[in-house]
Amino acid sequence: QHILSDMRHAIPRGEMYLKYQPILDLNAQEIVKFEALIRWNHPTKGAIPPSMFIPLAEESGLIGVIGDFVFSESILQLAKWRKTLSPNLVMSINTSPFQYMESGKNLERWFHQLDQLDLPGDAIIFEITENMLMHHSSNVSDQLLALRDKGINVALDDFGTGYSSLAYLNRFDIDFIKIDQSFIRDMESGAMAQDLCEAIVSMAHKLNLHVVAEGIETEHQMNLLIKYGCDLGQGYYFSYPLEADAATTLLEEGI
Ligand code: G
Ligand code: G
Ligand code: MN
Ligand code: NA
Repeated sequence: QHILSDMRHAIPRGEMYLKYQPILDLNAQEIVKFEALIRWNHPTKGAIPPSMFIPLAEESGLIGVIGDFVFSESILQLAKWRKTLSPNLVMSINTSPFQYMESGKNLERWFHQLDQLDLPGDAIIFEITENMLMHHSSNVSDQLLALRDKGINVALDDFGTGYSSLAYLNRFDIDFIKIDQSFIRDMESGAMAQDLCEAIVSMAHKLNLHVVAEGIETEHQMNLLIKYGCDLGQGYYFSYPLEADAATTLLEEGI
């Protein structure tokens, strides 16, 4: 309850900010995207993880304000990077189902903000979760179409952990799947997990989906994923999520 009332002031007081984690083209070994990840530096409690406050924000309706903050901040940063360092860079933005509820109002505002910064739709990706498709499919599917019209790509986050039905992959227009980090972690020790990841990559490619592997922590994992033909990867092996300045340096100097 305390956290909730504190959260109402967190953005105006400048306590929330974004970190950016690079996503690499695994073959070229180049940064092609960043994922924006929100952080909250509470004045007395210190860092509060999003896994704790995002659910509260969703229940309380504050996710609208927080999601708008994440959107504006991340595309502003993206516009700067595209102008100065990397013209084709893409920003991957986590979204909550609640942000798609108000029959397209949010989308109109976001599209307008993209236009104002001269950013094309394909400069950003919206990450959604399987649960979101499952519980809110009728709301979401119209809006996914509108995103597609604007050129915005959609990635299914945490792939394999939700109540996923493979049917969703066909029913909704999705461009990327992000293999959940738990599968990548298990690859380190088990042949089963390796086979599973290989199978996910080839299935995805058959369905014309690109694949991002999350949570790559070792060279071994990276090499296996490259062997499987996995397109993109992110994880501590390449970089932790970074503050904007450090991410800028990484972009300048290369990974
Ligand atoms: O950054 P970290 O690993 O602590 O993120 C934990 C969880 O919080 C992840 O599931 C991530 O998708 C989610 N998350 C991080 N930033 C955002 C955000 O801006 N919006 C939403 N909805 N979720 C986020
Ligand atoms: O659910 P989502 O995929 O959006 O969550 C992303 C979260 O995963 C971020 O909070 C980020 O801090 C975390 N993360 C990113 N790379 C790694 C990694 O290599 N290992 C672990 N354990 N966590 C990671
Ligand atoms: Mn994500
Ligand atoms: Na994930």
